[in-house]
Amino acid sequence: MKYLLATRNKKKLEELRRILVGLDVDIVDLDDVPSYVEVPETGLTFADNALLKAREGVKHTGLPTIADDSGIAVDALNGMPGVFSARWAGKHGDDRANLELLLAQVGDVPDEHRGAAFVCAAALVMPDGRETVIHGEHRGRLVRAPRGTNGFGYDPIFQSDGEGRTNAEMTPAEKDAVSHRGKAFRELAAHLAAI
Ligand code: ITT
Ligand code: NA
Repeated sequence: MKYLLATRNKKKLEELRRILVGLDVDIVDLDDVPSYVEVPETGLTFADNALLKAREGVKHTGLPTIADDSGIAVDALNGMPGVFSARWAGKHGDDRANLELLLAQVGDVPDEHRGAAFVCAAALVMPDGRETVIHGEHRGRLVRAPRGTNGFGYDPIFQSDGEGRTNAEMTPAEKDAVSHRGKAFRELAAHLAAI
């Protein structure tokens, strides 16, 4: 079956394709849908935004549509940047500026207060109106300086609990095995296989 993945983030697309590999699904993204006009992500939760994106995809293409909304929630900042993660420093998708601002805001707080979680909401909207949202979470902490070049976004400053490397120092497969997106999309894959 053909699905639309309602994203313009190629790094995310790469991860999703990797995680959904093995399923009998043909995935196109928004670059294959010229008529698509991006919806403002006005939701207050990851689930709301994932549903906004997935519903818009169905509206424009009639295809069953999957969308991911995700971000990082930092304990010392009361859960921020959360749904604002992609544009925390002002410009959408400026990963370097976003992570540098976040590190500056967290400052020198001690290790035991540097906890953070990556959060993902994966939405599936079917043309007949059925909707599913699945959450995934990945707990860890913020390091003090960026390390590594794999992944994207805040990966260079995030370390899993009990792990000595940042996400950006792990291989793609190692990240998928523990990541918020890996967890949510493996569960979604099981759901897709059953419908
Ligand atoms: P689409 O809306 O087109 O899917 P986007 O990049 O705008 O792409 P989001 O609104 O969901 O996606 O924002 C996600 C942001 O959260 C992303 O830009 C990163 O800053 C951060 N993020 C999400 N998942 C991440 C991951 O696995 N590793 C590091 N940072 C991540
Ligand atoms: Na978002």
